[in-house]
Amino acid sequence: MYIYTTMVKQLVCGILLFLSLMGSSMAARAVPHDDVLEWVQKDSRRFLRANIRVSDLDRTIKFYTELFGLKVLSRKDFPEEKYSNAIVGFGPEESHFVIGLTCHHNTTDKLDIGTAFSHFGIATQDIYNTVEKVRASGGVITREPGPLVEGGDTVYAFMNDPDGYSFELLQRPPTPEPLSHICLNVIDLNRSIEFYNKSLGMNLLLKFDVPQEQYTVGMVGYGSNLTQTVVIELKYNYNVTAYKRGNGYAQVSYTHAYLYISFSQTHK
Ligand SMILES: *[C@@H]1O[C@H](CO)[C@@H](O)[C@H](O)[C@H]1NC(C)=O
Ligand SMILES: *[C@@H]1O[C@H](CO)[C@@H](O)[C@H](O)[C@H]1NC(C)=O
Ligand SMILES: *[C@@H]1O[C@H](CO)[C@@H](O)[C@H](O)[C@H]1NC(C)=O
Ligand SMILES: *[C@@H]1O[C@H](CO)[C@@H](O)[C@H](O)[C@H]1NC(C)=O
Ligand SMILES: CC(=O)N[C@H]1CO[C@H](CO)[C@@H](O)[C@@H]1O
Repeated sequence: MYIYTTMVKQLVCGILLFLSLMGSSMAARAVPHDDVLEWVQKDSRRFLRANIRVSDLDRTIKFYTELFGLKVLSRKDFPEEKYSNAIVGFGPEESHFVIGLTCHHNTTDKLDIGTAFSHFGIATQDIYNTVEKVRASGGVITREPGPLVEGGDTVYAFMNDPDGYSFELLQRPPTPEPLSHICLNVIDLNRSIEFYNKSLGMNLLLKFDVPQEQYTVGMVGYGSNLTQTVVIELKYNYNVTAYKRGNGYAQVSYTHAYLYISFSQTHK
């Protein structure tokens, strides 16, 4: 339940925010000073990267590139430090939200995804075909493609990658940013929405309740149109009061010239 800040190496401005536990204590602790709020509104912001740990880098890269169409943007091996990392995305880091993959060599520390991270969302034009490709490659389909309700207009499916990270595929027209969202489980939706709004300047783009599946969702992001920008989906599952962080999901970074400062100020 901490917020850490650090400079993103490649960017002059940016933050790394540990989204480990999206619980209410974090939201409560992170309400910034008023002057910070003003800074937050001043320049353009976007999502940079979500970092995750994987147990077999080659296997994950093969899965993401061949099945989801992500591209490898960089890859580095650090044999001395015993780890490798790669960055995958649908376009260059300078303009796209990307996923950072880190793999520790010979580790006895088993990857544990935890339960606070829910899933990544990817927009695709042919969800049925992609789902069949994933199935044929031994991927686990956790929800078959279809709308939420009979006749609903958003067709989606869920599947797991080889480490068990969940991906939601959404049937959508072509978009420059197919890596459309990242979903985190929260225990107090209103306070989380307030946190993203006040501390990171995001807007609440959509909020809806699905009583038949016992959850409420809030979509927050920059910009105003959910389908045109990367969003964080905050998901409140009825009656769930705690999530486990695990050691797999690391952090999400956002660009903002002043966020580094604002988070330094709020991190006591
Ligand atoms: C670590 O794993 C690599 C690849 O599996 C292997 O070549 C190397 O010998 C291992 N190193 C140690 C210290 O176990
Ligand atoms: C969350 O906020 C909405 C208004 O935005 C309100 O209607 C609702 O009662 C709040 N929920 C809780 C659990 O406080
Ligand atoms: C969030 O913050 C912006 C200002 O940055 C504001 O315009 C907006 O109404 C706020 N609330 C929501 C729920 O998005
Ligand atoms: C978002 O953008 C899409 C594509 O331009 C458009 O079809 C849709 O109506 C927009 N949604 C809203 C809520 O503005
Ligand atoms: C068993 C239990 O506590 N059920 C509750 C789960 O949450 C819903 C919605 O908040 C309540 O209506 C149930 O009573």
